[in-house]
Amino acid sequence: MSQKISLTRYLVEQQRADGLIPSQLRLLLEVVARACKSISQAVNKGALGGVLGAAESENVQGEIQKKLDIIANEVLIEANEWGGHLAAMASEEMDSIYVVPNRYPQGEYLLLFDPLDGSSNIDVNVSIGTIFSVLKKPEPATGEPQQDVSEQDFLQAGSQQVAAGYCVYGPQTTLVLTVGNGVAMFTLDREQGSFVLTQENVRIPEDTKEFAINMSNMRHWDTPVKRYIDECLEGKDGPRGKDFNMRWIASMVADVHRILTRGGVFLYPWDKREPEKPGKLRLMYEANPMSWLVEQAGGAATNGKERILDIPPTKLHQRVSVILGSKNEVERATGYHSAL
Ligand code: P6P
Repeated sequence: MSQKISLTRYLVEQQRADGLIPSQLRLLLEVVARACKSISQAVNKGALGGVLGAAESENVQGEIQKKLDIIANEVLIEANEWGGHLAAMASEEMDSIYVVPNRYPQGEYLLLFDPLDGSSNIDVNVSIGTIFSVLKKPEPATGEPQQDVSEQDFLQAGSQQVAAGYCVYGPQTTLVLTVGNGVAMFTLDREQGSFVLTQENVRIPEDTKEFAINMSNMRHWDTPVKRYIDECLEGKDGPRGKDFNMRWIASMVADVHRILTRGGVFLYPWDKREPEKPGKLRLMYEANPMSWLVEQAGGAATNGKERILDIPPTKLHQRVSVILGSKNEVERATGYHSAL
């Protein structure tokens, strides 16, 4: 039986191999992994833990929060606030950033997260997950004094991430991570209570026969998306010359995990229900981390017009259209937009 490689050993070996992971970042990622383990235990309790159902509150998006949304957010905040590796945190569940109080050691990283993505699936026992992204706190201009962290410090393009990942709470609890040297997957060994490396150098096939989109929104889509999906639905008798399968779990973490595991294309495009919004998904703590993971695995990720990781953010909770997954499918779907 080959020796089990823990998350810590993997990160130390990455640190040694290419210096990609300064110790502070390694320790931060280990704290996030421990928080995900705690969230997994709360999720697994379900009704037995009294954690199902809605809380009596709304988040910054105006969405009714689930009890587990709040629990997951609190776990991540508490785990990280005294870790000493962070300067501040931003969460889908919080209006403004959380600056680590001065009484705690301040670090040089910024952590952004969607503490529990796919909340609509919590009460029906379908996979959900935590998505996280790590940025470096910007250095002050030469000669300038260190300023307090502000929301502006978080507004960095996805290409500036130093780590990104998610933890999917499904039949297995699996942590998926990149620090810029490919994608690795770690499965939680509940007997040992540790994440064990189960796959590295994850690769997404460049072609696929599987698309993921919420088909109930079809009448609201823009022409290019409708053309792309119609052609998939025409199957082998149409211009694609092959039949397609469809999946939609309504948990981005679960849909992206499937794509990282066997390929596919995921679309959450702009639609005319809320024309002033570019899309439903959030750029900073959903699209950016997922897009970096997908690119690191040989896939592609655009908003229909440009690479998601190049989008310069203007607001912490801004939304974006997302097309990501198998490279050739993303390029085709994106190409239809530019053909407009
Ligand atoms: P819809 C979950 O709420 C989420 O943010 C993503 O995880 C998921 O892909 C999408 O929204 C599902 O949206 O409109 O199909 O419920």
